[in-house]
Amino acid sequence: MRNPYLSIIIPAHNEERRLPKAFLAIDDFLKGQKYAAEVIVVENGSHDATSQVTRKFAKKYKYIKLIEVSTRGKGLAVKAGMLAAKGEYRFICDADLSMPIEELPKFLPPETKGVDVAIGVREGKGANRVGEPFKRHLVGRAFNLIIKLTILPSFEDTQCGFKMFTAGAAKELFSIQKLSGIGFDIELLYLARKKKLKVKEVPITWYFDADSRMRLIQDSLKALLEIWQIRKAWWTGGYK
Ligand SMILES: Nc1nc2c(ncn2[C@@H]2O[C@H](COP(=O)(O)OP(=O)(O)O)[C@@H](O)[C@H]2O)c(=O)[nH]1
Ligand SMILES: [Mg+2]
Repeated sequence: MRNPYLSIIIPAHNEERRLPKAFLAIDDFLKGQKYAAEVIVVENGSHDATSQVTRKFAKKYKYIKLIEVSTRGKGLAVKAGMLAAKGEYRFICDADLSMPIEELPKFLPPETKGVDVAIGVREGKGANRVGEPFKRHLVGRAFNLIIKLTILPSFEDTQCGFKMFTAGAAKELFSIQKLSGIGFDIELLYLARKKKLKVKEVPITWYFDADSRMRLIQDSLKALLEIWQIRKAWWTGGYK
């Protein structure tokens, strides 16, 4: 079989409830596209029927695949999915589809011709955040400011769960990416900059979903530690 044009990689932890809706929305979307695609669900550490639900859908929708990783962590899951993917373009996609999948073409040529990495951003001109509580937005902005001051001065939103990589960029970045926690987004963008890859920010419409696998304060603090680990690894040749 020929390689697909697009791989959609969904990291999934306890997603038995949100995945079925996501599969149906993605199938609707793909029916309208001319290219071949695959959907790779990467599950780890779930206590619910995430894997069973995925297997059930994969029987009907042959382009759906399941990878199970033993250790927990979104970073680990995305890495495994990106390296197993066969697509020319490889898209990280949260199971909640908080960005409607209809926005995906913004991440593909011709919109992103010559771009290696295209990242969804929920800030700035053209972006829309719907329904996000003020307090949560404030924590997010404070976190972004810290990221800007400590490691990535030029990105308005590193944490959005919707990002596209060309096959080449995916191989180059994910083969050396290490972090398992939410700092993996920062790590990828840091490495992309160091490798002089072309990164484009894509403003999206994003719908807040209160159902979250993230522990806002705890995970943000952990990410700060991870920023230090990224810098140290780069200085000491850990990404060779
Ligand atoms: N495989 C895997 N996926 C995870 C893990 N933690 C979060 N995710 C997935 O990452 C995506 C974003 O999580 P979500 O709870 O929506 O986070 P939020 O939007 O940042 O509040 C979802 O698809 C989750 O299932 C994990 O440890 N392993
Ligand atoms: Mg979410």
